[in-house]
Amino acid sequence: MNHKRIPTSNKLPTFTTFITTVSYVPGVVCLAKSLRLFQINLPVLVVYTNKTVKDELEKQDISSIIRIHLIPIKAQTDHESSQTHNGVGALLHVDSPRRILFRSKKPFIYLDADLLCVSNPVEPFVKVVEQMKALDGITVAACTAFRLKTKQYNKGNKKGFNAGVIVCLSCSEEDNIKIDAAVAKAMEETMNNPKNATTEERILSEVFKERYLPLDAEFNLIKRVFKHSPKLWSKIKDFAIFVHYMGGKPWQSNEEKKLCDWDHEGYEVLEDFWHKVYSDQFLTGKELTEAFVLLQNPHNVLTAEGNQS
Ligand SMILES: [Mn+2]
Repeated sequence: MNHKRIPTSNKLPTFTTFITTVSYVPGVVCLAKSLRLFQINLPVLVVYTNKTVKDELEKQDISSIIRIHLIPIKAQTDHESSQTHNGVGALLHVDSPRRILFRSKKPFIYLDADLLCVSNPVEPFVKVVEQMKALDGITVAACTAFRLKTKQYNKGNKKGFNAGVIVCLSCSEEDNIKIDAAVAKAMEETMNNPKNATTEERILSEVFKERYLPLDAEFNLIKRVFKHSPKLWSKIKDFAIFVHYMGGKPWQSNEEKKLCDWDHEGYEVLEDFWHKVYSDQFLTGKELTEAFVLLQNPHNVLTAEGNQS
């Protein structure tokens, strides 16, 4: 079956994701499939001119919905390509280098490859863009971080954002200089002591601190909420737009998940859902959304039986 390429919306910046390693191919494929159910096509930026990644993506039956752009290594800054040895600074290297998008100075909607679209994102994003345009000096929007300690998303924009979903209308030269300087400083500190390793997420959060529009949690519903804050999950799930499979990925084996995620258990329901999308079990976005809303949360048992507060 051929899926026609439908323009997302004239009012919206391009949906973009990144892939840097072959291990994320299933993530990109499933994100693209979920977006396709809502008639959205996304271009994928393959960075580091990784031909293996490109070949793997092209093998998938998604060529009609994904546009693959290779970003040549030359586009990376010198200090990055020269400091990949010994895994030092790995966090900044393996991270999705979203800063390339900021440097392009073009508007974008960035989506992590471990997201799944669970309802139509167009209207909500159109509203966000309108809101941003009405606010003076706000060009970036993202969800605040979810804190396990408080079991809440942080309030306000004084603290960092989760970089899984970012709307950016433009990035000034001044901000790009700030990002580059912060990345260079972080790289140097990591070279001096690997314990100082940081993430691009923290760097971007710092650069745009108090200058970003905090998005509602439904734009970036973190999987941890499902297990650690089931009540909050039930409040958000009906409006959820993206679920973020941070940590262990649904396409990884249990052994792989164990290695990269201290909290890899208790997400089977969400992971099974991801696999349903991946294996094309939904024919329409409506079907997908309805099934998602009806998912049973096993962590909800205690609250269902008593405590109605
Ligand atoms: Mn992620």
